[in-house]
Amino acid sequence: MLDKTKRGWWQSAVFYQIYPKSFQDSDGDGIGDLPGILSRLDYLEKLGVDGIWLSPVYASPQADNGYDISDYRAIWEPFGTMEDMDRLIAEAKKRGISIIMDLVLNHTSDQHRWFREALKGRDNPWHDYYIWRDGVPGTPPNDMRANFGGSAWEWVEELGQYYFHQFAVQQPDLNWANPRLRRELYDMIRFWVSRGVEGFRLDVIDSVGKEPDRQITSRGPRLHEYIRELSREAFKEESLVTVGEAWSADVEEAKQYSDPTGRELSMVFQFEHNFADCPPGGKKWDLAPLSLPKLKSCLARWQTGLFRQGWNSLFWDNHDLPRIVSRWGDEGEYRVRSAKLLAIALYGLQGTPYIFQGEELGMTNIRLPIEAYEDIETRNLYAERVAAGERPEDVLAVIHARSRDNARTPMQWSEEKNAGFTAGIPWFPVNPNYPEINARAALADPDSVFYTYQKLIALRKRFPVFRDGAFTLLDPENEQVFAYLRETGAERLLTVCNFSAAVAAWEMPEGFAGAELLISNCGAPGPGLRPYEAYMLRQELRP
Ligand code: TEU
Repeated sequence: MLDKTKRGWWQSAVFYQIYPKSFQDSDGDGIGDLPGILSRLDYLEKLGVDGIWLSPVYASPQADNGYDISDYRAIWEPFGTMEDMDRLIAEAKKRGISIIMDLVLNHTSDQHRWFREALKGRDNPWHDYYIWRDGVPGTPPNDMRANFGGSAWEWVEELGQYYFHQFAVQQPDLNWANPRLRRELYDMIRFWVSRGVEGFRLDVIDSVGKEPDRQITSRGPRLHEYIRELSREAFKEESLVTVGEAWSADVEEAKQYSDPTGRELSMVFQFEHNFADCPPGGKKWDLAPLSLPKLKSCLARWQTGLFRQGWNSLFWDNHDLPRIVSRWGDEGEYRVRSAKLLAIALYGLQGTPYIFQGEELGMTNIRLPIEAYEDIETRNLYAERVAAGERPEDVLAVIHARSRDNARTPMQWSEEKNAGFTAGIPWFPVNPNYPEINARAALADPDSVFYTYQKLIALRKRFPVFRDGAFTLLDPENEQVFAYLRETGAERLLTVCNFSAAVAAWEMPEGFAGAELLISNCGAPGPGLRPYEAYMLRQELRP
């Protein structure tokens, strides 16, 4: 077990993200819940993770699956009770697993008491908790668009004002310029710390300094001032781990966020590598084949940029992204091998890894008819694009590749009905491949993806080179192979991965003959590389 009393413990840790709605149902209502998570702690302990990032479990009308919070100090009823939450925190802690809660501080639900009060009048004490502009119907203050489609401004007839929402209409943005609001948020965070929560993931934290009049959403002028205040006032314990979600962060900014002095956050989630399969300048919905050189140069820039000046997070998957094995691996013949390759490729890097539920099983994307999608972003995108004249089948193809719902199908526990997720009717379809891909089968097979993750987690704890080693990218232009070195004065680590379904030529860098094979997905390394072959070699250096 890691000693979690000191700042920096999270540099040796691996976290596991749970999307509670889809993890494990315990009462047959078809919705995952806290007692369900409790019943799977042994599984997570076996995997070897040090913490759980729990996507929101607060009271919510679920317009955006809990990222629309109506009460920060209550649990959504179908998930369970506050007693269930306390029990989960305590039982996880016994197994060396910290609970990291998701904090949505940029917006609330329109059903939150603050917003309902705010609607009562301009003089209401809560009115200024949100962002309002006077106007007339039909002419919003400017043409800003919401992330989930439509205008970012919503008209409220009774007030003669518009409110600002960066996401859905049901997610009004909070006004961080109001100090009373900020104080209230810090108090709420202290409430959770006092219950034993050991860290937080901060939803779209790069947006809290927004200035809608100047059309600035992320990276506003007061952003870092706010984050420092938040850190000072709410994250008092040095041992708390904090990870900010920041789609807008580049390397320079990430240094500020994750400055080793700890005045802001432990680390950020940045998404630059996530665009390695988009056309230049493209967005999430613009499809292109993966460019391995682009992916490698991006990862390398972050590895060297933050070395000793900040801290990286490492992830391929989360609840907003498609499944990585479907995306950059192979869903067919090489599913298992390529899922292991993806793990090996990422876990040799410097930073803190996050596993998204089911990634350790090599779970894949799902392809559904449009009516079956639940995600508000996916549904709105479809409606907007089809209305704009795109062919429905083209929009659906993009959704199949990139929809967030790919990640949100129920966890596949066994070959039993509904993959063992629920005894009732699942809130969202189970991927039909569950008889083959499930945790029970993975646990019974010593060659499964699960045990590759388990081994990588253990290796990261055993050898300091994983945490401390300096990074060097090898052969940057190679379109098939991702290979890199990590070095400290005492150890060298070589990671080699063939990201293609074809054989690849590869010459071992000098000095690695006789090195220790730490892990591989196809046995001992030969002269070239087999399809999706990946391995790590380690060498001790003589003083
Ligand atoms: O996501 C932030 C965000 O910017 C997403 O909208 C992202 O652009 C999109 O999912 C990509 O498809 C966070 C949460 O992770 C997400 O689940 C929430 O919907 C969103 O904030 C609003 O709270």
